[in-house]
Amino acid sequence: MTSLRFVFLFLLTSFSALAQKDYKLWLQYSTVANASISKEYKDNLKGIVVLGNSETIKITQKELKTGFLEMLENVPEIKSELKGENNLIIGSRSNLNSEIRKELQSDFDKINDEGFLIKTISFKNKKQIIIAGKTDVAVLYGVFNFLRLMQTNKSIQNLHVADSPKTNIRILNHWDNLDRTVERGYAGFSLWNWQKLPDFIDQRYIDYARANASIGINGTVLTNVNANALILMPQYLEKVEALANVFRPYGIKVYLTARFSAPIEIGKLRTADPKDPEVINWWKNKAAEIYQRIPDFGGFLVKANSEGQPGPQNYGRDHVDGANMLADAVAPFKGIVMWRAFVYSEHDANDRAKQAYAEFQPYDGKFIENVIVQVKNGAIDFQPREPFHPLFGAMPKTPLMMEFQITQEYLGFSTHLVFLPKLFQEVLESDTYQKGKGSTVAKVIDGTLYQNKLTGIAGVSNIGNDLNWTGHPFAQANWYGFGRLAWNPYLDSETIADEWLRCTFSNDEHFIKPVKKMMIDSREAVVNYMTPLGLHHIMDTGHHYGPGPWVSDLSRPEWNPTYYHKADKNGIGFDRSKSGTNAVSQYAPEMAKVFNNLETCPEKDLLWFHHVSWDYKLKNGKTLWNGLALKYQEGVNQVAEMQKVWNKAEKYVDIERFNEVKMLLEMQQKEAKWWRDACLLYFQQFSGKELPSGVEKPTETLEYFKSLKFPFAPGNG
Ligand code: BDP
Repeated sequence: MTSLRFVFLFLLTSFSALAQKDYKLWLQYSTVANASISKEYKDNLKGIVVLGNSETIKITQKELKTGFLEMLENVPEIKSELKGENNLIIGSRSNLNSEIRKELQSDFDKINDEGFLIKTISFKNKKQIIIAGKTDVAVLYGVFNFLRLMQTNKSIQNLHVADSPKTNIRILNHWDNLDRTVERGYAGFSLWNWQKLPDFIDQRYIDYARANASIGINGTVLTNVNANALILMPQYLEKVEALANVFRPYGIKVYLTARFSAPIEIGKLRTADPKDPEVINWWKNKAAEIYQRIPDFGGFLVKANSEGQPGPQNYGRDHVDGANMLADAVAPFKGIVMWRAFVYSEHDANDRAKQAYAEFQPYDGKFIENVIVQVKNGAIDFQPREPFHPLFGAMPKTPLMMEFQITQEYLGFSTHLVFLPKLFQEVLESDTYQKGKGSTVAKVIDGTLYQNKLTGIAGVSNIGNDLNWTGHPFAQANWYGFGRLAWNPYLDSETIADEWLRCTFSNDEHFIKPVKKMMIDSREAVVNYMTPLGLHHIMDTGHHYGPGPWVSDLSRPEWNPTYYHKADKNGIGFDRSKSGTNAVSQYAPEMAKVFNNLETCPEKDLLWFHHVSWDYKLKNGKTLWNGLALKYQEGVNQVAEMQKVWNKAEKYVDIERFNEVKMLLEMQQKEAKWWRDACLLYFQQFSGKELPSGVEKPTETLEYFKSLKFPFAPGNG
């Protein structure tokens, strides 16, 4: 009996230890295995001097204690004033002693209010390491960065880091509904337990804030862009306030989505016309009410006149009228409005890819200064690959913020391992040529191209209440990578993968090298087995899970995959060249020219811009049909390769996460084949050609693939 109890207890503790690994994200703080690095840290850090006593500074202290204890198995003495040498000094500028402050003046000049310094200094001939910033939150960022040095086993000899975020608003967009379902969410239900708030503060809220702060995220939109006006009622605002109080010491501001018709729905007004004085007044009062509760409330995110959402156009007004009216309401409190440019209309026969630009570009310069227009990375909708959105660079007088999708709506949900920073980087590096060569999307976003003051990057969250937060252990890397790129849009995705792997799993080079390559290659793999050569939006209807290139019976033409691939006996692809819809003309002349010409159009975007004959010769000499089929096969092969890499990683990873990823990769392999077979069988009806050698025969018929239905696919409302 005793031994049984022992076994049970053992299982219980080992289960929770393992389970925690998944939960701990990239903040694992494992013991530093490298003995000389460990010694270096211990020798150089005999004491910790913590200056200041705000909630934020208390968090830095707690974080350092945990970090030291878990990574070095030893917490240096915590002191409230500087004594002796080899101390780690933590504090914001105003709390530093005046001599140190003076000495660091030129460093402080290099950083902004959220930036931090990590520096080895010699003060009165004594060596110290200092982590400082102009604000306490900046110090917290510095501490997390310092702990990351430890996690990734970096030497701390002669540190001299001065790092500031390049964008102001680094924000997650939660598409979370008040009933806790998450639109396009594949990691369980919403974290926000509205029923138990405000009295019950789930530890997860704190852990969420901590994880975000560790990567520099400073804002969160709690609610779905398809908004519910109830969130603006006192009964809910009280709950929002409770969350804001939890997030504040971590430097995270809370934002809400504003349903444009709220004045009618909860305000009992007859209209929501943005020019109506009563409506204007209603929003002003609502803003004042919110700010009374939450003085640092960030502002509103708005989806208006898009996919059936109400908006100013319902009253014969335009996006500028709507955005400016709301922005006026929050302006006295320093709030902002993020107005989305994701618009397209079933009444517009125009190519959907052209509609957002056509509608928004003429508004350039018309929004007031606390409005920022939020633009998706591509002109359609978060596809595995899209050319950059033509609005980037095309509105010099309007701040534009990036909207990336971290949740994998069109990329295999939380089943497929796809490292998204690679995709994000591709977009950020794209040259818009709008102000000559070198006018990259990153420069539009960080405001350096047109000197915008308000800048930002939003990511549609992939977080839910699954134990591991994101459904797939590797989807944690997409949250992490999003945060890192929001901080610095010029970071390389390989650097991000490297950091994340070391912080999440292991510093062992035998593990890092192959697994990092697997992550980097995973993005092209998904493009290959889903939508190679510029194909897009051929996912099955509604839920977007799995292939559905045959779907053609939906009421709105641009909801049908056939609208996007336009396969026929002559060829495949959407002609957006000058002889087609002329979407190319929305780009700067240099890019328009490149995209317009079949010869110069990058092959990765070929079928996005051109309808190409099945016999067209690709750069590798293969016909389009053969090339397309081989790309699908390549995607499948790449997943097989990922499986091989992962199987060899077993000895470096805890068994629980190892098995999770292994099972998920098996599913991904099956689904990659499903994509290949379903798409090739379908397109073959038009090409009338045999599969080239090297492409495996499909295992099922087209009818079988068409018959698959997923009535309860997650994330679909
Ligand atoms: C699409 C999603 C839909 C969102 C919409 C949006 O399918 O659920 O509401 O975008 O961004 O990607 O507004």
